[in-house]
Amino acid sequence: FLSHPNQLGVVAVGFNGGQMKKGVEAAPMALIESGLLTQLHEDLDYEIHHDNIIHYYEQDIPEEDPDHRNMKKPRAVSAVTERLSSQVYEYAKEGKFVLTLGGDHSIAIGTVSGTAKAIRERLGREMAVIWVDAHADINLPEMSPSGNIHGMPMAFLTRLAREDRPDIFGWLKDEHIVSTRKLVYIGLRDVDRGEKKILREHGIKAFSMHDIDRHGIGRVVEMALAHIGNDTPIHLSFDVDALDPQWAPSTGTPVRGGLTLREGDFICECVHETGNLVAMDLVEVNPSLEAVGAAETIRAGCSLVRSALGDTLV
Ligand code: 4U7
Ligand code: MN
Ligand code: MN
Ligand code: MN
Repeated sequence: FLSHPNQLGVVAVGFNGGQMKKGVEAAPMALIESGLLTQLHEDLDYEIHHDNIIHYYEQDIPEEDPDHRNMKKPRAVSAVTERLSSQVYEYAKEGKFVLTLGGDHSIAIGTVSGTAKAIRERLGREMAVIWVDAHADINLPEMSPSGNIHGMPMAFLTRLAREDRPDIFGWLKDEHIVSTRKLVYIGLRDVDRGEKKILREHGIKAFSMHDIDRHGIGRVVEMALAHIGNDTPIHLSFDVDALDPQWAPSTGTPVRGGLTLREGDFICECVHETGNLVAMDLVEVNPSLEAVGAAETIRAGCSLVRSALGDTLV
């Protein structure tokens, strides 16, 4: 689905406003400084398109941003993701692979909407999303236990949550939206009550850690890809907290009982092998939390990205 499969558009998003902990905005810098883009260029032969800027979107973030429908910092997250959506769209419409380095997971409102729109325009097709995460991130604003928008992106992206105010996600149009039938989760183990109800009522495909324990990661990835179908462009949104804290301790909402790094890499490798991957997000790396484990978390993040971009073991 990519007209330029070896061309990589990179967006570095230093944004933390979808949750309350500082530090996640430093992840893109840390990932890039550890050599990620150089490796993608030198070892995997990608031509990198990057403005060499870590975007903090200061000029887009309003000073006054009171809660709205239980959402914290709604205008900031909306303005940043609106801008990010067009950055991603610009790369994707040229047929480049788009890699976005977050930032907290609220930024997926920008990335997924941008790719979905480009894929519709270029190919006249609906894209699928593989969401690898400990969490489902599909809370409706009113039902969210925290009010943090990084727990809501899939609700807005599927239109289960909707707002018409242009400054609070009203900019999301039909072309940005992803069907609940084209969404697959892998790695879930901390899903809120209301989210479980949504997954059930909308028949959303979800593979929890329980499913992985039962069937093994190989079978689970096979079932996830079978659900999507083998002729569908895929956006992979990878929250590093899908990994067990043993491999990724430096993240805002760690949950025990997660994927091994090897299982995470395996998911990425299999998605790469489909030949259908058009974009990837790597989010929720927070180098300032569990500072002792920051280097390890960054290494894990780099490994996931390399695997999704075609690094093979032999
Ligand atoms: B992440 C939570 F209540 N569900 O909504 C919420 F448990 O992007 C956590 O996956 C969300 O890290 C985690 O606040 C968002 C909570
Ligand atoms: Mn998560
Ligand atoms: Mn997440
Ligand atoms: Mn998290």
